[in-house]
Amino acid sequence: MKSIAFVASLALALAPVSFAHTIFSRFYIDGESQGDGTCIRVPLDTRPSTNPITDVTSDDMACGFDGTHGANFTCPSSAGATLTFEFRTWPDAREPGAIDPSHRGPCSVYVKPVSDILTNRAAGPGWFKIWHEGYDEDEELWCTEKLINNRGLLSVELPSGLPAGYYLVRPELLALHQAYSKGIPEYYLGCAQIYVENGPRGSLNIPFQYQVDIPGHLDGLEPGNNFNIYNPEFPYTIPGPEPYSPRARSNMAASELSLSSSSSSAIDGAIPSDCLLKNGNWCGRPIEPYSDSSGCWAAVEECFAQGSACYNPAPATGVKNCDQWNKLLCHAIQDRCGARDFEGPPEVELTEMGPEPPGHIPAAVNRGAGAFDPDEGPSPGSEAGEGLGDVDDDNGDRPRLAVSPDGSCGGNTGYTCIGSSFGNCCSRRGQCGQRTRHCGCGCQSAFGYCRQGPGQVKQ
Ligand SMILES: [Cu+2]
Repeated sequence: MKSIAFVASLALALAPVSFAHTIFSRFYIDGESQGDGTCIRVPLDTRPSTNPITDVTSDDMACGFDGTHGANFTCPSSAGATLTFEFRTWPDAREPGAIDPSHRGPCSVYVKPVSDILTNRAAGPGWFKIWHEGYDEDEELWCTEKLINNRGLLSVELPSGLPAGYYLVRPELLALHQAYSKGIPEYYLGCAQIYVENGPRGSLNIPFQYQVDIPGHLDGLEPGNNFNIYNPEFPYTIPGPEPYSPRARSNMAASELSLSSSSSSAIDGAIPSDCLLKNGNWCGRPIEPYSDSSGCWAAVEECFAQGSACYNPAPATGVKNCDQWNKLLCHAIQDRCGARDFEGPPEVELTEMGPEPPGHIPAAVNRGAGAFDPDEGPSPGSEAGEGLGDVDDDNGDRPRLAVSPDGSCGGNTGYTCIGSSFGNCCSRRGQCGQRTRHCGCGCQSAFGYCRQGPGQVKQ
């Protein structure tokens, strides 16, 4: 009896924990899957990765558990592309499901421009929200309920006013089932690492009042974090800043759009073109040819060494393709070496495996935000109307400044703060930051944004 009880409790302990929470597991660019966990700062498998973040002041609020560490890969995207985020109850999609129906609340999407996407800690200043939705009183649905209806998929258009460069894109769900009774809001979020390949010339100019620090933008006391969904008093107010969708000038000619000079293989975190097999943010590279016994066994070692890097750390989204690498390639080499066939490596067909999309790719919730078409009107919810573009291209011929790598700016350094992880304003003393001493009196407008009116930051 004892041993049966032991086996039973062991099985329970080994069973993956889910509790029908959720995690951002995969994304699509213009409908094309980028692969499970690829270009996402996915949590490592050392804890229940689908757990909510309940401390709104923790660094985990920026890009989720382990989110201060960059992912190895960055996915290239064209300006104005539609990104579709997939949320799963099971990170490896072993069973279907987006989020438990009891977990009702709003959704938001935030963006942060960064110059050092592979190392940027994500937590800190420079975030802005491009879209959000709370409770739809006409349809009587919370955003999370619409997400469930869309099988966990949420699509947004990248705002057309994002200049070429690197961005963290952060979809967020907020579940309110314990917000009122226990004062515990449950946040589910993650970050995609993308590179916008083209896009308008100029710098990104987000008005000051739309920029937030994450963490720092919430303290947990907001009405929207303590709302009673069981006895609701609408309207519901979504926590965080109002959305802002930077829009390229609608009269901008196509020739004014800057085509990025760097090809997608030159971007930081580009997926290697000779990738034989990909799993999350790992890629298996070709094994060097060999023609003798020692070369053969060295190839076995090399193959398994690559394989173990695939498992360590293993992404929450699973290791199916690590298994495939070891099983189909490494064991094939090993078997041949054992059979004294020392010519190789053998040609083995490796194809990245991943689940089918859980449903149809839904239309973008902010349709029109990514449009460059001069005939298009301003996007719904977009603060900038036609002809009031946010991208300052007046100084298009001004030499491009290097983004500050260390927080210094202006003067001898010549660094600009725009896009740095320290803040977008350059102080009189040549330090990047986001506070009044950086953005206020003495602010150097040639090397960053400066506050002009109350709350306004202009170049
Ligand atoms: Cu939950």
